[in-house]
Amino acid sequence: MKNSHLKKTQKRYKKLITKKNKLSKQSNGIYNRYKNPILTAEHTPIEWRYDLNPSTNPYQLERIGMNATFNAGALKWNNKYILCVRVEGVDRKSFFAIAESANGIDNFKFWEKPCVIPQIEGNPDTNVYDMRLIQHEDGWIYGIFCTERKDPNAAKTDTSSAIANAGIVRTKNLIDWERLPDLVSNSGQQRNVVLHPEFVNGKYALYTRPQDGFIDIGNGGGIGFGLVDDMTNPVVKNETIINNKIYHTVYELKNGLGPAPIKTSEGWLHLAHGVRNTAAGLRYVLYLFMTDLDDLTKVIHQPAGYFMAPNYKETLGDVSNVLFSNGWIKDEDGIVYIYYASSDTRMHVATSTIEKLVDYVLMSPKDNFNSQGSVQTIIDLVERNKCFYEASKS
Ligand code: M1P
Repeated sequence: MKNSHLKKTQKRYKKLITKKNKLSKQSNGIYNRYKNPILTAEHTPIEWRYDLNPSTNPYQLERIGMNATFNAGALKWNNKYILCVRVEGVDRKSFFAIAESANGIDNFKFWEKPCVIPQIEGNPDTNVYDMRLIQHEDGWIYGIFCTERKDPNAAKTDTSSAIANAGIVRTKNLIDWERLPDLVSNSGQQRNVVLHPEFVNGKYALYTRPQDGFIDIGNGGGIGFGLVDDMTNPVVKNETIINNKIYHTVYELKNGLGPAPIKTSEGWLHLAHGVRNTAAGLRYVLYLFMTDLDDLTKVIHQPAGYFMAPNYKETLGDVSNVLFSNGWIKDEDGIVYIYYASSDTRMHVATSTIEKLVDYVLMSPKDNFNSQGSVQTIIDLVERNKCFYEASKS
């Protein structure tokens, strides 16, 4: 047994989950990446994958393969950095599992078992993914996720059309989840639904991302906003688009919110993903914007372009050229941990501070929506820089 496959796997696993992470030296000053992914399929516990009983697994074969760990919701809870990870098995089914770390940048360890999400009677989820964890001021931790089911109206020969909607759970301990009814909205499909952490005029506020079909965006595809009286009867009222798709931007094709926004003295800071189409397929990047403290539907600052895009290593994976984030944590000391996934395959962390992110959003130039405008923005900066450049030469 000494050098058995299982022994070697266990040794490799221990080394992997206790590996220190290091800051990457390359930075634009706005945020820093870390060198290693924080969670991969290999980080999932060995007990989830191997039957450890020698009589039923004499060859020590992996019985349940894991494919990917990505798109995690995040929360600082009991002084721990908690991720609610989308784990995908080789059977293509996604499920949620909690992983925790003491410092937020390495040594993430999965809890003993994956989350058990109660089902809606008569309408079970086929697949669940991308949970946003929101500590709401009502005292509950909400988990809002995408629930996917086969489209009952699809033609018999169509075995892939689905309906996506927002599933809702709440918990006090991240172990016992209470399932609430799925979101009711006017749109055919919903993904990327996020709960605002505070009440708005005594109501729950939701960010939505309506679209006409599972793949077909139709008239939707932008970030919506609506109010709900009661989360146990989640009917969205007066859903309006607050941040639309715009031609020739990084959010030209789809525009969806990431995690719940962070409150700052200047406004609500939002992290979102924008999608555009290319000859190589869809490209997902992350961008930031800010909304008014008193009017959540009013975008008051939005820098041009993306905040983070996949670097070379991150472009590769199951669904290449994708950065996606549905979790970030603002610490008491102002450090912001941005948890993002690359190419639907693995989880990473990047760090910044609230001061830097607010400065980035307030002071970076806006999009002028054409090349001439971009050139003018550069020329304006060069002109303003002239006296500093001359001074540095003398
Ligand atoms: O494959 C990229 C992403 O595609 C979907 O996101 P969206 O609805 O914004 O297009 C989701 O399946 C997401 O999980 C995935 O990362």
